[in-house]
Amino acid sequence: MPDFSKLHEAVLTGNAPAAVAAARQAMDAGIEPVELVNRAISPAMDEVGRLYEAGEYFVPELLLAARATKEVFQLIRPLLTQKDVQPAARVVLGTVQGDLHDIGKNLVGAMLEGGGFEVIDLGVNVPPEKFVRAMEEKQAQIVGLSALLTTTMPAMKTTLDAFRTAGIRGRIKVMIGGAPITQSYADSIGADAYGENAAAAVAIARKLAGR
Ligand code: B1M
Repeated sequence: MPDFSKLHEAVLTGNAPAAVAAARQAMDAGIEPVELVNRAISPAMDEVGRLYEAGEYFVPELLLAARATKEVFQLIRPLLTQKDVQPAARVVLGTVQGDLHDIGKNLVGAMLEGGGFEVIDLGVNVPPEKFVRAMEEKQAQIVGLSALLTTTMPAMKTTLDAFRTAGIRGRIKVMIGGAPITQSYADSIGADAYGENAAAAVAIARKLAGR
């Protein structure tokens, strides 16, 4: 039974060097990078969120945990991406305007890359017109919108409206996700799909891409 506890603990305590060392050690022992995301990083970040909400963690702890996650991603990202394989589809991904949360979005991006998608990550606080431009320039088939704040959820609808105005809504598929998002919200704004978590996002993107 592979041991994910060292990496889990290192992310939870925001110890980036220990997290990178634990990830390296696990991969040397033959553990797949995607397993590290599913079994250690994702659960650790969920726990970080829970501790913050419980008042046991504060902003500095959050940022340290996020940095540990980012550094591990730098190590495993090239290994998650399948080389010499035709991408399943091209996905433009971003956190909507007004929203700076990117931990979940980065997990989704890493998992999509691991699932064989080409991911163009626009980052955080992305205005609707930037999404439109990227979809046009990159000729992407799928766009993924992330939001973590109830106050930025409406920016998802604004972004969908911008796709309609630009005349590209018909040729693209829109997937949305983030802690406050629900299937009924996705339905209400006319998104094509709602992804509850990073693993679900990959399965949904495959469906949207017709695979
Ligand atoms: Co903020 N924050 N935050 N925060 N923060 C929340 C979201 C909050 C719920 C905390 C709380 O008060 N209980 C609350 C929102 C309340 C609300 O809207 N109802 C909140 C608030 C209020 C704020 C500020 C306004 C605080 C302030 O300044 N007063 C501020 C806003 C800044 C802004 O965005 N404009 C703020 C700032 C921050 C930090 C910068 C400190 C930091 C973000 C660091 C970063 O992202 N680089 C932060 C964090 C870390 C959180 C919590 C604690 C954790 C979020 C997280 O990373 N979770 C969060 C509380 C919580 O969620 N427990 C909170 C782990 C991550 C793996 O999960 O992002 O849900 P998540 O992603 C999941 C799924 O949602 C899904 O898959 C992911 C992996 O399974 N998913 C998708 C996400 N995107 C998807 C897209 C898809 C599909 C699935 O398809 C495209």
